[in-house]
Amino acid sequence: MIQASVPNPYSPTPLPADPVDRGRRDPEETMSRDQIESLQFERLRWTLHHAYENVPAYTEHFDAHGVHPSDFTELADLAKFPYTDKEFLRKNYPFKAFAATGPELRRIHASSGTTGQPTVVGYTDTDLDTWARLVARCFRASGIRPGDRVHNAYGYGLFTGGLGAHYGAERVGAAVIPMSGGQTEKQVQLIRDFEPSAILSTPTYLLTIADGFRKAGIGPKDTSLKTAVLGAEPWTEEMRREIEQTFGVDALDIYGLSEVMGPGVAGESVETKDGSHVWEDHFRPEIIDPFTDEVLETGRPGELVFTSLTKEALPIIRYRTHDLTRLLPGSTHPGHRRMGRITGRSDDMIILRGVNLFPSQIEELALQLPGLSPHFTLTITRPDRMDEMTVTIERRPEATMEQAQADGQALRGQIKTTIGSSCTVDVVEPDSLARSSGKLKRIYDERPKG
Ligand code: DLL
Repeated sequence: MIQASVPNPYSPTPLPADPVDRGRRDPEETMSRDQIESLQFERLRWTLHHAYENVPAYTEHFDAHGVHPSDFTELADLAKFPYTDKEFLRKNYPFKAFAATGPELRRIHASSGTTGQPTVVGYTDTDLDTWARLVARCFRASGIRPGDRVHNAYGYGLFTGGLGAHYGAERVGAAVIPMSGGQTEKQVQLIRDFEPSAILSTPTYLLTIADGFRKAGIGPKDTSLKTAVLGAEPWTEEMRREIEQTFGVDALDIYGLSEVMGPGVAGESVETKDGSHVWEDHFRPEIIDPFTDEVLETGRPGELVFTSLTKEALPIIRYRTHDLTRLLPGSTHPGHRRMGRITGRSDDMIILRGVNLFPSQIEELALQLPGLSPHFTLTITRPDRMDEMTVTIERRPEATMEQAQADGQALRGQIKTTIGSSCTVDVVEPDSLARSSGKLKRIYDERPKG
């Protein structure tokens, strides 16, 4: 049994026996802001004690910063506690940041990241239950209902996307098709044969599936799909429009990260399509200035930081996500704040001759030009002493090369005027760039290292 000197205030409500009832909102979804904040206070108090008393890495971390869980007397006191980041988890690889390694530990996932050593995360039974509930909450908000059939194209395995989405779909009362990522021809066949009403995928892999339909001589609009719940990589409103028009679906955002739980930390409502609500009964989000580390008020853009409120196996305190966005007041779930779109990750930011630039800005501009497709890469080189960027982008099959090249020049001009960077735009034939089967790599940095 995991114990801390303050009692754990979280006790999950039992599941409804009738699967049809799983289509109802959780009581916490309708709480007011005041109710959420008093819940957050109680749960944070427990989390800080739990982390300090059960994870030596946190004991050391708090001691080194001269803070103790008893210093937490109101919500604003969270700012007294030190940040954590990927480095904190790497240093404590594999299990030294865990509060549970014995029989309470039920599942381990890992995210590979870009730098070799994976980040390892763990779950108790209660953590897995919470995860399924919150993913189910996202799917319900997206319009998925008991009795729906859901095609899950997120990768299964150590990645949290596949299994996280899987248990959430079962929890909402749907039937899951556990397809995983890749094998695009098979995806097309199963979507035709099993007639799912919803698909779960990364936005760029859904574009690959759309190509697969076209190659099979089927219009992507002529499928049973009505809803697409997309996440795991940044995407723009222009991409939403592209996907909705291609498949004739409602495309909704789902956000999450392994260290904080996996998919389902935040989800978007089909009625409003106005950004993902962070489930604030389980996570306390903050936005900070990534350079000064100062906490910013709701509405200001900066780096997203999360503290878990109920997690047992891997409590996470003030975890710096590197994701850049802002918090907005709740809409369909007034007690929970929404996130704006993730504009990029601070570690994905291209600094081109002093100008900061994200791939999502290029996506936004390119998709406003009729001859250009959403398939593009950014290559950074240093031929001389100056950095140069080439946008390599496929023309749309229905546009001529001449039209697409004119749009390519227009794109170059817009990148210059709206972002402030000079670059080269190279328009290429459809299907010449590598396709994603999960998270797409858009940036190729070919500058000499060191
Ligand atoms: O990508 C969890 C997930 C799976 C979320 C499936 C949604 C759907 P990680 O592999 O740990 O976990 O990667 C987390 O992916 O910090 C963001 O940079 C990015 N990301 C996730 N969701 C979104 C989103 C999963 N909706 C990292 N929009 C995060 C933009 C996203 N970026």
